[in-house]
Amino acid sequence: MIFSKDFMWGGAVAANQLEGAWDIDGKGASVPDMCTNGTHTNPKRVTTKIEEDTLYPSHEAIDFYHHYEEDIALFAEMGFKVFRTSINWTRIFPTGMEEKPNEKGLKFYDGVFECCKKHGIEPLVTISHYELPYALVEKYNGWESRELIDLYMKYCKVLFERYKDTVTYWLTFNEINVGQMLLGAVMSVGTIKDYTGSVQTSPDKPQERFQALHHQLVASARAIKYAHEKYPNFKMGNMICFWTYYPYTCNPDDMLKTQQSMQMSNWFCSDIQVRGAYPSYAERYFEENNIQIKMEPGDEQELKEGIIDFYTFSYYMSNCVSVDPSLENTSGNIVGGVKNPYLESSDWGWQIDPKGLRWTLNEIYDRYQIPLMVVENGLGAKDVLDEDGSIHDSYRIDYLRKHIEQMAEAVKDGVDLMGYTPWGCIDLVSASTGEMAKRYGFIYVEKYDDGTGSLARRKKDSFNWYKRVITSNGEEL
Ligand code: BGP
Repeated sequence: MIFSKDFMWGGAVAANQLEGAWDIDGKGASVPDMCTNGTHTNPKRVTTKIEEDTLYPSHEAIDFYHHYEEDIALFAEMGFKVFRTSINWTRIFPTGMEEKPNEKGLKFYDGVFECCKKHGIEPLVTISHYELPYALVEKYNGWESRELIDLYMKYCKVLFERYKDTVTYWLTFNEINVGQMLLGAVMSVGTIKDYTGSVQTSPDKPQERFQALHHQLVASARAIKYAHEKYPNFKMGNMICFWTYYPYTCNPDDMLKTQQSMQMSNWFCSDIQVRGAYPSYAERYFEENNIQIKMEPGDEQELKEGIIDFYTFSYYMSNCVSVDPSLENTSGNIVGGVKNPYLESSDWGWQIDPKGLRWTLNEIYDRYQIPLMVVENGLGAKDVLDEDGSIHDSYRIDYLRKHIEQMAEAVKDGVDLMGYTPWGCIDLVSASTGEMAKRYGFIYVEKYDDGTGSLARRKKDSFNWYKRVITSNGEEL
């Protein structure tokens, strides 16, 4: 056996992308609830008010809110050991600022986690997955304000106490390093007060984003320290959007540029979350980019004390880096890069690179030597529903098979890999484009980009394939 006998096979989703029920049972609006649908070429928009006659895909999504028992039963049928989901902050605190949590929201997650447990599935909970209460954008310009650290802590304390008997594994922030990217202003740190328009072209204010990111890093550390002291059985993890970068050529300038991209895009946040301090290379970057992080006395100490137990990340594709501006670019998750002539791409231009996953796992493990988990990976593709109700997604099986093969290689290389939760185990709304057409699931959901669809669930070919993978603990691919 290559994978350990308690290897955590499962799947991953995020509340805002599948729950729907956006204003039911006391829930408030979060940033994604203010985002319209879009496509790869026509970006989704964020609005300051809900516009009439406009489709907001998170409002119904796939209505997991009312289908979760059926959906979790299907995950159990595939043999899931773990289910990664997030908690919609605005179900618990509708504006983020209430004194008391919303009992109906808490009850909903009681139901979800108990249902997981009934099926022998371990929940892996992301506390904040691109689901900032919109009221905090309006009042504070999101995470730019330090106030959010306390509001986040209040939210964490409620979750930890309420779910301490059902949830052991927690991730403090989804893809925390996205906060420093332009798209992260909308998706992650919410520094978009009064902004209406394309999610890709909000005003570019790196100073604001890095300050906001600092607040998230302190909040993450504080929550981890608190959890470690009060709930010693909890396992606290981070979550990084990993952009695997290759130098386009062996030109030393390409090498250096790649190293710098790796440092600031990939390692910056996790160096803080694993080693407990800002890395030395950041100083020069901040100086050259005119960024000044305001720290309060005690921040450095908190970062030191709130370090993670395990490292998790998303991996979808790789890109190249070059100093030559004439080279062709391609897109990727959140950010793109230079096209690699050796790789093929998905319909959305993300370059498919299974061996990049082995390389990445080795790089991360060499650096930190703590347990790792791949908590997102997968192929967003257009699926065809045949007349007889079947969906033949051999392309998805092929993608996942090759990535699992490379995870096995990494384990043989000595990497301590805890588990694998491919993204969007059931079809859901795309985070970057707001589409339903970009599907990742083993389970097809009859829901379409014009907002129509019966919401019926159907097993794709990949459903039975993944079930076999889990039953054989990754031996039968
Ligand atoms: C990650 C996010 C997810 C997600 C996934 C796929 O960045 O954590 O929320 O959706 O990417 O991206 P997309 O939905 O844009 O295809």
